[in-house]
Amino acid sequence: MSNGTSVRRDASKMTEWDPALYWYARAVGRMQQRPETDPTSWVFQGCIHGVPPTVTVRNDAFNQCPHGGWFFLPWHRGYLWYFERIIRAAIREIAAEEHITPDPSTSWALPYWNYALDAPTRTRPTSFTSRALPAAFRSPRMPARSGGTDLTLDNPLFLRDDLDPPDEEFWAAPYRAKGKNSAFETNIYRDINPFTAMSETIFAATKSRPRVQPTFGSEITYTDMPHFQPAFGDLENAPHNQVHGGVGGWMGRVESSPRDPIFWLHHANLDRLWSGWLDKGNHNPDHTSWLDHEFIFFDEGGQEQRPSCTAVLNNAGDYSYESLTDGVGTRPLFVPPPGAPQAGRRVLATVGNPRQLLDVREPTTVEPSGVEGAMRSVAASDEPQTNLILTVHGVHTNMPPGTPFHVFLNGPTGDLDPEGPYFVGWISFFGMAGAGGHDASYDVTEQVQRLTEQGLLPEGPLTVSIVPSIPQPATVGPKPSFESVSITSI
Ligand SMILES: [Cu+2]
Repeated sequence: MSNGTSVRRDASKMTEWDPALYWYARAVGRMQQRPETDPTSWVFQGCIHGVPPTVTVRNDAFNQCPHGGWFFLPWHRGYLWYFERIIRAAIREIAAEEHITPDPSTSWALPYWNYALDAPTRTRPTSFTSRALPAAFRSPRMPARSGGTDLTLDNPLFLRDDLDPPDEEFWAAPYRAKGKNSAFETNIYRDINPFTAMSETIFAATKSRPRVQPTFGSEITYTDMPHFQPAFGDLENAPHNQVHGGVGGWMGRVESSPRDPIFWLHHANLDRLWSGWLDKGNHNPDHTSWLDHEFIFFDEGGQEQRPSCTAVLNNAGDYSYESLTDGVGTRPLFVPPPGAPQAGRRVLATVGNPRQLLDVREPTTVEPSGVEGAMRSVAASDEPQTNLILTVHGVHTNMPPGTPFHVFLNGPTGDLDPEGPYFVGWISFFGMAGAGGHDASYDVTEQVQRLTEQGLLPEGPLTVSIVPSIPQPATVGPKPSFESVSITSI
């Protein structure tokens, strides 16, 4: 059944128990009561994305979510669309049982979490209202009736927030990182600012390693749907990965993220940003290997469906968004540099020790030596013949740290402000827990030129710093590490 008039609204603008959030909570509770073998159950739907080790049900449709490839956006669009139908049907079921008229399901649509709605300004640098989880996700109790003020029901949107547990207890129960249930930001603005992604003009580029070609929606993977590879498009880099990491706990892992009810509002926002990007005149791929690819989902009747990517694109005609222009980001003080072609690489410097421990609370700084000459020659030319690529090698973690990590290319000033001129980019740990180390690469050519022009990179040792976005309490949990940092000219 299409619902041509449904409007997905902005949860950041809603009152705590707006009917859209109230009925979402009730329907999530209903899904959670269903057996794991039921395709419309909370656990089964989550497993379509990824399967936690504690779940014993198996299905061919499980573990599908593609990250780091050009199916990231359409797959999640289809995933959300069927989920929205399952929620709507559950609302209809509850309303019928409780004799509620008119049927609230007919006007219900999945809300989106517009974390970038409140952009900081020079006079209001720390506004973070929209960056806190919407209040309905932070309250342990909820009203029994829509519009009610009693708090008599357990709230299915609530997860405890806690320190990361020891490894072996990670799967014991869903949680968010410590402090996320306070009315405080889950991320700093820089981490969730969609400006860079929204400024891109191509959806997907052909494979390149290191991936320095900037795109909106990651690289062309032909008919492959990689479950996970760290070749992120800009939207996946920020805000997608950063919000997963910023909420932390089960949201920080591919196997468990859909089990936090905020997951679906996060992805609704990414889907909205995609619609907004197209609305600006950008285009989706037109390759048949993209358009004809089939995904597997389940509808509200528990029936398996295999829509093509084209069919999923058309699903967007069934709903609209309250706004395609709110919270699309603001130009950072310094826009991260664009990509560069890859050819004849020359390693200028490598520093670091295998499995160097990166302290979650403190910045870690290394000093690559022997690169100053190359930097001066890049900086001295308008059209540099070489590009400088900074790579953090062998990034690894046992469990997701509840915060993104920033990389800085710094002079002697020690300035680690992510809004400042030395910010290079992010290290993402989403999907990385327990996996082999991956490399994070950044083209710093333009940045070196700009810093030099502005006199911000005086002579002296160069440092590369890796810094947690939000300081974390010491815990026994996450042990993020990297092996080395290199600077290469290509
Ligand atoms: Cu996600």
